[in-house]
Amino acid sequence: MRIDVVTLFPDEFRQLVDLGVTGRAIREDKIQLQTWNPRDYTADRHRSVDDRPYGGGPGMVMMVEPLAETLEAVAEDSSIAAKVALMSPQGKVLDQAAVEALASRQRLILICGRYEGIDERLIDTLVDEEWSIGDYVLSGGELAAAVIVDAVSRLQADVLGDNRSAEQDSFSHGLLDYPHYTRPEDVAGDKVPKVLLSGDHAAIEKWRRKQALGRTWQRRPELLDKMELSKQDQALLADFINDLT
Ligand code: 9D3
Repeated sequence: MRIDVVTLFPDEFRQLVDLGVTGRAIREDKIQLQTWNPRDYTADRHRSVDDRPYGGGPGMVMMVEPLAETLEAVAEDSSIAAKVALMSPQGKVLDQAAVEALASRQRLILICGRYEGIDERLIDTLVDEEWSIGDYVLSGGELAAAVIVDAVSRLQADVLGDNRSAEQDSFSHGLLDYPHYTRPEDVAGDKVPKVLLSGDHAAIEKWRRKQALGRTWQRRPELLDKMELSKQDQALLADFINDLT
């Protein structure tokens, strides 16, 4: 997958290249990540990318021309067609289903806004979709784009050390994760649940499913509302709730 990111702050993407799962995906050429700086596509002496808002008000607005020129260079650099996505608080809120859909594409073009926003005429003419990562205020679109790069990278074939991790992910099956334990068995009297030491794999699976259902019920009940629980899941959840009393 090829990912082109339009940003005034390309350094904010260093971490993705240098570290972790994304770094490995890039080194193994499963992800090609390229940044494009609109400041390099300006015509004036000051290399301006922003200007004052018509109608007044605080802050600055990103100008159409440098962004349009940058997008033209991005388009010319590869023949792979791609939608142009703007990172924006006005966008559709990203979830795992959206990440999976984005990860299935051959190419992503992500625009990061800065300042108060982007001239609406650029959005009207050159942007195909807008994505938010949640209802809180960031200082720009860079971290949001980095979130998308990370989330889609780990879904590319063979990027995960353990291929099962992607499938087993909470959210991939709509539930929160079950609790995890490792050595030692006893931490100041706080013991690992017995079933996990039993070697009874069917019992372990059942316990984990029950914990996942119970924790989702406790912490994110709205996720359960969207699901159709099997008779067995309903029984496991009833069990979990019963254990609380
Ligand atoms: C405080 C400024 N806001 C006025 C009410 C508007 C505003 C402008 C620019 C708010 C945020 C931003 C910068 N944010 C993004 O570019 C952004 C973002 C976000 O802030 N939250 C969640 N997802 C995203 S995607 C891009």
